[in-house]
Amino acid sequence: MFESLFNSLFDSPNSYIANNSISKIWVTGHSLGGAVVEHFMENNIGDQYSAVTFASPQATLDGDDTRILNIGYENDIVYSISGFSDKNNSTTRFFTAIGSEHDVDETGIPTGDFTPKEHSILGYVYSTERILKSQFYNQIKKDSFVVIDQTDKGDDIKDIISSWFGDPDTFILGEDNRDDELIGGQADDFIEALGGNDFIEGGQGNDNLDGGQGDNDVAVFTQILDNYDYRIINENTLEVIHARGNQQDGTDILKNIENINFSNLKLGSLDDVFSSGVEQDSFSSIFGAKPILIIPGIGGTFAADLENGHMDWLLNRGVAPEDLQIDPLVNTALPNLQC
Ligand SMILES: [Ca+2]
Ligand SMILES: [Ca+2]
Ligand SMILES: [Ca+2]
Repeated sequence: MFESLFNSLFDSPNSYIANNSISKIWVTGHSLGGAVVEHFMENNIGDQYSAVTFASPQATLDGDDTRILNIGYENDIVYSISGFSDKNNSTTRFFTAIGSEHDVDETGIPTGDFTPKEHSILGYVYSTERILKSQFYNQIKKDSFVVIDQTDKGDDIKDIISSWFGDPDTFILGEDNRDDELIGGQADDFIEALGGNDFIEGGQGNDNLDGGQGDNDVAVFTQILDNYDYRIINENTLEVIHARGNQQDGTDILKNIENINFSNLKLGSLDDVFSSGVEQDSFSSIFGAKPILIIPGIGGTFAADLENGHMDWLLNRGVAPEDLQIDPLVNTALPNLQC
């Protein structure tokens, strides 16, 4: 086997450990380096050794060695090539969504030229740091469904989630200082957008949505404003409850989000909610249409005035067009009556 070529390398840390009374050693590597790490561990039995590999082809196929943690994306062909990525010591549902805007990495090298971009070592460095700094870090486990967002297209993320059997709870970790479009699945998702003006759609389920930095983050809901209640949790956190209608959007927690798009209305600012002094109510109590005075029977037709950019229009209030009657007030209306 090729690893015999590494024997002298393998021996070096062992003699160093023996000569320096070191009680713990961590081994790590990426791709082929990860495979070598697995063989190193296979040849060095003992609790003083622990290993983390990234994008390893899982060379030893030994899922029972829990001194090792194999980290890789299911959509990294090298990591998933063994077909044994559901081993006990391997991540099983980590994904990355890399958009075309990342075809060139930060050093200017085309990411997909030599290896699939999902296999890039820089991508793994990014993902690891991204998970470590997530507010959800303590909740993310080895078998959690995680999508590392590196795309501007929400559909890239949505496609990954919907392609997985059972549509699981998903952690979606957006990019800092970029305007993300982050779309959750049917289950209870944890979506973290960080800096930039982000567009977040939790979808069905009870979702946690955090817009992070940025003054213009938007949460999207599927039905009209009248169907939702709110509850203020603190000065930047709001619970949005899909209380009426089909209720499919569930109860979501919105943090650091400035705007809400309902199907019939875009709330340009949530300041009015937070400053209302009412801790819990329907959105329509604050933003609903104000009552108007309906006066049946008044109608008017105005001719087009194309010179001034006005099309012709019909004004009628209180009656459907087919019920229109001759306005009894027509003879008494002021000629310049406008509504
Ligand atoms: Ca962002
Ligand atoms: Ca969801
Ligand atoms: Ca939801």
